[in-house]
Amino acid sequence: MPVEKREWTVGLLSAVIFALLAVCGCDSKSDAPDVITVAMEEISTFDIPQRNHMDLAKGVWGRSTGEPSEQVKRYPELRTDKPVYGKLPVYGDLENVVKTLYWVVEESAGPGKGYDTLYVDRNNDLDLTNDEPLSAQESPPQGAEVKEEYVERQTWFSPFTLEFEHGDNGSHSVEIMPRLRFGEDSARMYFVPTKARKGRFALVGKDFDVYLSCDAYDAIRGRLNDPLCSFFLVNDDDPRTPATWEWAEFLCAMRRIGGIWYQFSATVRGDKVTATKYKGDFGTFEIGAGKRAFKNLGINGPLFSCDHRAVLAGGEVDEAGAKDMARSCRLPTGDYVLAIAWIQYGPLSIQVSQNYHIDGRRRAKIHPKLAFDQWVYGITIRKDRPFVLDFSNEPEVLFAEPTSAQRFKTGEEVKVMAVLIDPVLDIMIRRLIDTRQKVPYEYARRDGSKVSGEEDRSLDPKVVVTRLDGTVVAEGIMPFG
Ligand SMILES: [Ca+2]
Repeated sequence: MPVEKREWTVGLLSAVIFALLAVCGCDSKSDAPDVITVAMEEISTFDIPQRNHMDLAKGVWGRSTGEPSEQVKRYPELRTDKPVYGKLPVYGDLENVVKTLYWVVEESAGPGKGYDTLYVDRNNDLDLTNDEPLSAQESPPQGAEVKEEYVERQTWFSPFTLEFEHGDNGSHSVEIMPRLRFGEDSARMYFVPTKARKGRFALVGKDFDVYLSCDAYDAIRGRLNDPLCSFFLVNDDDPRTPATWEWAEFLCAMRRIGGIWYQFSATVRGDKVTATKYKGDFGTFEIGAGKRAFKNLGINGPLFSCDHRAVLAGGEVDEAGAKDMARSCRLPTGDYVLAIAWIQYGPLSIQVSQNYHIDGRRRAKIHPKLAFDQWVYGITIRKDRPFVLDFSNEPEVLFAEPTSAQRFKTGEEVKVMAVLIDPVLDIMIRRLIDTRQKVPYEYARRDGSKVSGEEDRSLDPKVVVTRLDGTVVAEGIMPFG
């Protein structure tokens, strides 16, 4: 072989290897590739092992509206004396409802004869008389029966299909099976997407089954690339998986696996899921004593970023969660709000969460996860300096009820609800416990038996309502959100 040709061949091989490296995105510092995409097969929700499906087989709660909705133009004539009315939002993207499926369930044979007919406004014209009614199934489909505490009986209705158009990305359909659940004197309707997607990842030497569904706690999501779609990672060898921290069950959660943070994304129809290694900057988040002489400090809880990522702060964070509290931890840089967390603050044990009240109006709560632009992302994690949460901001008492401008008639009963907040970080103190003091407790179980023991003393603040002359009108323990 002429020398020139051998050199050329070696050069070509090098180029090919270089190109392969570029495609794999291999990092010289780690064997783990930067980007891994897997195909997701469609499976029945009811075939997912109980441990793995989390709440997928329970479905999405179609919230009861109590009364007929004012938005609905026409309901069918009903024979029951106790119809159950409700609605189910369907999202087209992260924050926009594309349709609201109003529904009503009734007893077609008359009062007390059993709920057997469900009307759902599937064509979304606010008229429930022009949609084929759905009838109760005689027995639940294989695997559909969900064991839930306090549930006395359940009824499954025949499924219906929702179609979603995605422009250039084509379309897909979602089959939904309604489930009516009775317990504790109330009936609740759930809507179960009957199909989910399943795939398998090998990440940092571990195998994970992953599940993706358009079920999103309180809504159906029309696009499976929506950050709020349900998404779980299950490692069969680790019973701590799937993780259960707040937000861990959503596609938007970043997962720390083998010390590497991964972000997950899906295609609109959910046929592919990609894991991308986070290669951005990290900063330090820590709990500080401020001017207090506290030494035992730590946090365990998730944060949510303004660009819709959830991360977990805590000690020894891995794919299953945090094994412990941490005084400080390294997190991807960004602007965050604390979703919910327990903080050890010297002798105090404090639970904090995002503040979802604003002057008497319950605003975007963690659930439903809406209106992210209303949240205050006061925890700024930067590369060059640590962010220290040390409770040095002046706390405030916020009256969640009544509103500042609310007016009342003489003699009217007024509900007062106050919460303790840190207005700078927009978090509220939910629990405040002094671990140095023990107090006895006693409560009755549902069967009437008593349970008693000792527990740490709660430092719940008391709210006292007085007249201008100081006469006490009412007092009570702060509800703490
Ligand atoms: Ca209709």
